Amino acid sequence: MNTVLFEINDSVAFITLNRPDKLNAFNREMSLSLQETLDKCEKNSSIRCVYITGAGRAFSAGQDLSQVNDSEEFAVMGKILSEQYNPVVKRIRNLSKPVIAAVNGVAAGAGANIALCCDVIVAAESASFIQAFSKIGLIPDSGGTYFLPRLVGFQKASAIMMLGDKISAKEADEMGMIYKYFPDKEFEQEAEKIARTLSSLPTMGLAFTKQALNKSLEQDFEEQLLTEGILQQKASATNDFKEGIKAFKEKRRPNFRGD
Ligand code: LHQ
Repeated sequence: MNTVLFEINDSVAFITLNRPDKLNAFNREMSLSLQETLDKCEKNSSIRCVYITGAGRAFSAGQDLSQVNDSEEFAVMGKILSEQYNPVVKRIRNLSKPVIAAVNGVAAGAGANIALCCDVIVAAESASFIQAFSKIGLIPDSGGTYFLPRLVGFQKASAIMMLGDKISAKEADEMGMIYKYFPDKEFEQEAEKIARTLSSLPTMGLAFTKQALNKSLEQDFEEQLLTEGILQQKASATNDFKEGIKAFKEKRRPNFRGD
C-alpha cells in the first residue's frame, strides 16, 4: 500500500497521508515518499496548489512510535529529524506554490507541526491539534517551536507545548493557529474550494508573497521593505500582472495562467 497518495485534479495536487490504521503516523517510508511527492509538485508547472490531508479519521499522529526505540542515542533522534522531518517542512516553506493543510482529524506531534507550516490551514470541526511531545519526554520539532509562537503568541505556544493540551479546531481558529474550520459534513468541499481558488490565482505572485512572508519571520522592517521592492518588481514582470491590469481596465474577471 502506498503510504502517500498523489493525484492531480485540474491544477491542484492532492496529497493524502495514507497509513490510516496508524492514524497516518510517519514511518521513514512515508516521510521520504512525501518529500519525493513535494518535489514532483515543485517541478510540475501545471500544478498551482498543493493540498495535504490524511486518510481515514486522522490528519497524522506524528512519528510512528512503534518504530522508535527508547534506547535510541541522541544522535539517532537528530538523524531522524534531519532526514525525515526537516526536509518536509523546508520543502513546504520553499515550494513556489501555495500549500493548504486540510486537517481532517487529529494532528499530533510532528503531524501537527507539518500542518502548521503550511500556507493555509483549514480544519474539520472535529479535528484537533496536539503538541504531544511533552507526554513522551521530547521537545516539539518539525518547526513547531518556530511557527506556533508566531501564530498564537509566545504564552499560548509555551503553555500548549508544555501541557500537550488537545486543542479543538474551534479553539485553534480563535487563537489564530488556523485560517478557518468547517462543520465536518462541509469540510472536504470547502477545503477543496479554497484549494481551487488558490490554483486560479497568479501563482508566481503567490510564490513571491510566500517568499516575502518567509523573510518577514526573520528580517527587520527596513530589510522587509527592500524585500518587498525586489519581489514586487518580479511580480510586475509576470504575464499574470499584465492580465490583471488588462482585466481591470476591461471590467472583466482576470484569467490568470500562473506565469
Ligand atoms: C499510533 C500513533 C503513533 C504509532 C496512534 N505511532 N501508532 C521526531 C523524531 C524522533 C522521534 C520521535 O518523534 C518525532 C516527532 C513526533 O511526532 S513525537 C510525537 C509522536 N506522536 C504522539 O505522541 C501521538 C501518539 N498518539 C496519540 O496520542 C493518540 O493516538 C492520538 C491522540 C493521536 C489519537 O488518540 P485516539 O483517537 O484515542 O486513537 P488511539 O490512540 O486509539 O490510536 C488508534 C491507533 O493508532 C492505535 O493502534 P491500535 O492498533 O491500538 O488500534 C494507536 O496505537 C495507533 N497510533 N498514534 N504516533
